[in-house]
Amino acid sequence: MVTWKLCLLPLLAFVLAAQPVVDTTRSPHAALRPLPIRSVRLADGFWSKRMRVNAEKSLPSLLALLEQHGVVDNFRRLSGRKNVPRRGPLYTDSDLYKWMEAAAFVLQSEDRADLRKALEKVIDDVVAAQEPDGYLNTYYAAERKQERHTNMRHGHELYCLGHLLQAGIAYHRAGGGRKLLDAGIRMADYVLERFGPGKRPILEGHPEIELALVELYRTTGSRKYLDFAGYLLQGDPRIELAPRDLSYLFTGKPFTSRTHLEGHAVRAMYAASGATDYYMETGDPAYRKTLETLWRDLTQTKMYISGGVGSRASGEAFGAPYELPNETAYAESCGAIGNMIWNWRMLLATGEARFADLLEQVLYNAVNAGMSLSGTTYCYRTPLALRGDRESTIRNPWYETTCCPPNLQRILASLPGYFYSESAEGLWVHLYHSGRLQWNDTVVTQTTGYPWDGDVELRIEPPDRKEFTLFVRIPAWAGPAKVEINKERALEGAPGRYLAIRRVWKKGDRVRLTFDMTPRMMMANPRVRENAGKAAVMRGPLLYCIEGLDQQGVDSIYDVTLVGLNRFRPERRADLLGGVVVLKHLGGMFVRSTAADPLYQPWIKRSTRRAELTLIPYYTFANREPTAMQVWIPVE
Ligand code: FUB
Ligand code: ZN
Repeated sequence: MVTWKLCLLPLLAFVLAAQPVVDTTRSPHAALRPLPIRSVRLADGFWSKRMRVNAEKSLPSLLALLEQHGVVDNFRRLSGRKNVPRRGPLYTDSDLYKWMEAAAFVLQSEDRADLRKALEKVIDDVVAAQEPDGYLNTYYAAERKQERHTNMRHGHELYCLGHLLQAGIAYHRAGGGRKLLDAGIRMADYVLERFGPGKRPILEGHPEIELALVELYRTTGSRKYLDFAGYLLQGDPRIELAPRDLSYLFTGKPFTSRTHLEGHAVRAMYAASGATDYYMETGDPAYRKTLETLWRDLTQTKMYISGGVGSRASGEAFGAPYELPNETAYAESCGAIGNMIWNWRMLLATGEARFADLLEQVLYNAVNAGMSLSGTTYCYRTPLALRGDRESTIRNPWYETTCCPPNLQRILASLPGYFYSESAEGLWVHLYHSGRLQWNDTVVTQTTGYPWDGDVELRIEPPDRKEFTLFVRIPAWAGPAKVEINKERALEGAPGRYLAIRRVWKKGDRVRLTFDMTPRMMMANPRVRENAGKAAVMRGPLLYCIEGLDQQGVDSIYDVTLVGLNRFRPERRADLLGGVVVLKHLGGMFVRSTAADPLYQPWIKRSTRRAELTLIPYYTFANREPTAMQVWIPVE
């Protein structure tokens, strides 16, 4: 009997491992079901390089820093394994949990014995700190036990729990067992037993836990977690908050009464993500309507072209509509991540390409910029212009609030899970990268140099003939795309849509997509005052910028201009910034009227001379010595 059970264990572990980032398999109001992370193997290319650095450099170096800053010791002191004071801000537990989730995602793709061992050790330290009643939070323990649930606005107790649950679910799905997941469930049950309708009121303060609770519902089937997510999203009327708090925290008032994005950007993005999860389970039309309203507010008035969100440093908050300053942009990496994971959920809920387009935009640009090419330093802020003075370091290995580094790590580690999904009709291709997908009994092989070039080939290999629809995303930026099936049938894919190709597929069928990669000059709405008279340049999904270092004979990048429309020459540079395509442009440079150009002078028409400019992908900015950078460049 025992032997029989033992034989099944590896199989069980594999089945558990066959799980996606967000499991909408049984969600009644989701249009799409994501595919397991493990089913996608990215071949050599743009993202696999970043993912390797993430697994081999970023995760180990950040764990060392979490150790060095006492974040793991905060748990060990509670179990008596270390006699040290608690260190760090009240939310440091969540930073470790995010690291753990990232490690678990890596393990969903591949087994790395060293990483598994490190994760198991941390899990052991975390779980040993849990109190018998289930309470687990290192800040509100020991000498601060009396402060539990007293700081609902800023206490982050439920925020930390959300990240604990997500880490536990991810490791469970990696075949790592239930130890961490059960610890999360014990703490969740501790909360649910004491708080909620008919019990004591509670406020989450920092949205995050809703996402985790809905995923916990999907994992356990226990409806109480979904209901509690709904309770938190709608706010408890017994808790009175000042209007300022209601706006800033983006929680506490009914989510479905929201009309615009405001306050702390990360909180707002996480709340919207959790609300989308909630919608996929309940189908509540009020949620759908609010989500659409907020999405329009974001994309029409409050988002940077990089996909970054939250323009104000003060309160890490959204600004007024069109308030999108470049140099002082806050655009926290976590905000970009929030934007990405929200759009992923909107895509799953609806199957609409506009959400995949935005997911791609924020992933390749704002999110991607967040981690250095070396994988060991991170941006907290991702501005769209930098003065580049020697003292300013926009990328650092560690922050006192180190929320962004492990957040970036968990996105990179889970990336294969975002490429495809399925529906009753067939297979959906959202993102492009060489690699192999095992979709049930069918293998799909993608071959492409994307995002550097726009040709993609999909080879479809069912074991036998199989009828299904292949939905391929035609990015909005690409314009009408050429789609060829087996070099016989040519179709035109409409931009910003999925092209649905229904047929009986047979082994070796090939679909070729050709996206127009001509660089595009983009303009902002004139109400974005900082960008008046300026253009940003994009090629494919990538946003470009200029850095001082690359411009020959240019004193200041603020003196340069773009000349003529769309005249950019792509040039492959294997030697630069890990291998990129730069854009060459014969632009202009203001000629100074006198040696010392005055600050103000009577109006003149400035003369310019020609200057060859080199633009680099935005995500690579500040990866060399300090230098000035800007995305939006004046147009002559
Ligand atoms: O509050 C904890 C983290 O710090 C948030 O998620 C970030 O936005 C930053 O405020
Ligand atoms: Zn952050």
